[in-house]
Amino acid sequence: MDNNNSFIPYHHPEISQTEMLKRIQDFNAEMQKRRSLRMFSDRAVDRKIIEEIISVAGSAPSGAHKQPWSFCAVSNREIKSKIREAAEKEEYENYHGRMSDEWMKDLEVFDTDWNKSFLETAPWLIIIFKKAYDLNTSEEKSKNYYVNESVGIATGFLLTAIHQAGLVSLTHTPSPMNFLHAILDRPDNERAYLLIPVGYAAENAQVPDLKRKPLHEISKFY
Ligand code: IYR
Repeated sequence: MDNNNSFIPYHHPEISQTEMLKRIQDFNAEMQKRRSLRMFSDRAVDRKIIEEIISVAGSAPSGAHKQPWSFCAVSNREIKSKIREAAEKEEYENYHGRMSDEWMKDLEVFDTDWNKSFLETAPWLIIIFKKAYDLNTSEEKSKNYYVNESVGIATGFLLTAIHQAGLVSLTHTPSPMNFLHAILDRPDNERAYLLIPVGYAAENAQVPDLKRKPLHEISKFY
């Protein structure tokens, strides 16, 4: 390479394909157990655990390594209740005319409504913001690339880390979500992307009996 950028060696420990298969089968079995939960316990979760989870999300690849994301972790009761109130205001409209009949029908299996009590029950809300562009210290704009893709990948890492930590989550998208920008006082370049309650499942929590598409339906090998 004849540019002046610095490169460092990359070492990845090699494992046998027997070991590889065992590891990925174990990991798959674990991930198949992950579910979106709407019934949370109010049991506290240590901040240190949330920090580690966010650190995993921050290890995601991103367009031109711009890392165009912010993860806001909220445990403060007053802020959670403000978020619940604003989310329910939007969701009330969604469930009373803003969502199409087809959409409402598709949601029947989840038995959801405008009530979002989990926004106060869950010990943590992680709100992911995408950075449409970057702002440097003198408020000058610079471009970010593939922002939706990058933040989507980081969110996948986050959900995986939450499950790996033994906690549960919900990918929640109150719509529109701009109230989060105001409540959390975020800078101009950020847009709310997803709201993820995190915590323990409530005792006797239930989830809809959903089936995942089998491998042959989601893949094609050439
Ligand atoms: N945002 C609403 C509706 C909703 C939409 C989809 I797509 C879901 O997968 C689930 C719910 C709500 O949170 O209730």
